Amino acid sequence: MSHTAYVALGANLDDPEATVRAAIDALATLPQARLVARSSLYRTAPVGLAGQPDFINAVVALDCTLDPDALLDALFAIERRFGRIRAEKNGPRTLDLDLLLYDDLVRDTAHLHLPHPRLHLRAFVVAPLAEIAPQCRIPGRGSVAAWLPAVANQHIERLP
Ligand code: PH2
Ligand code: MG
Ligand code: MG
Repeated sequence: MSHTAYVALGANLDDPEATVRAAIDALATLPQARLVARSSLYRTAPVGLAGQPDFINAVVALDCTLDPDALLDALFAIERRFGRIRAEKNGPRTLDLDLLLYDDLVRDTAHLHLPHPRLHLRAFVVAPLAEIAPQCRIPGRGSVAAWLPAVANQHIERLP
């Protein structure tokens, strides 16, 4: 049985653009997952903690047969491969992979909250997600595209 998962990528240390591109390649070669869509890369102002470099963000869609916990483990493994150290909340990171949506699953466990609780409030997620899946529904919150106006004041720039 195949499931659709949306994963957000973010990086703002070292060479974040190269990191995000390489991480998308890593996601594309995950066993039991197929990359079915990828957004552009976006340069985005940091949210939550000022005084750190701008981020590079993107979103991908995966068709996968992994269950949500196995997929999350696979994302953590890729983060570790890129040298991710879990330090300060909202602070700078070499690579952050967040599971945004898994089908229309609603789940709140210690390590996994679906849908991602803040995804609809962040332009760096809403814009790339709307680029690849505007009609996609966020359980309890309507379509992704409907949230674009709410985040229009946040500074992001789509890279060519
Ligand atoms: N990630 C955060 C906190 N703030 N800001 C931007 N622009 N992009 C991010 O990916 C990001 C952030 C925590 O994961
Ligand atoms: Mg994050
Ligand atoms: Mg994360």
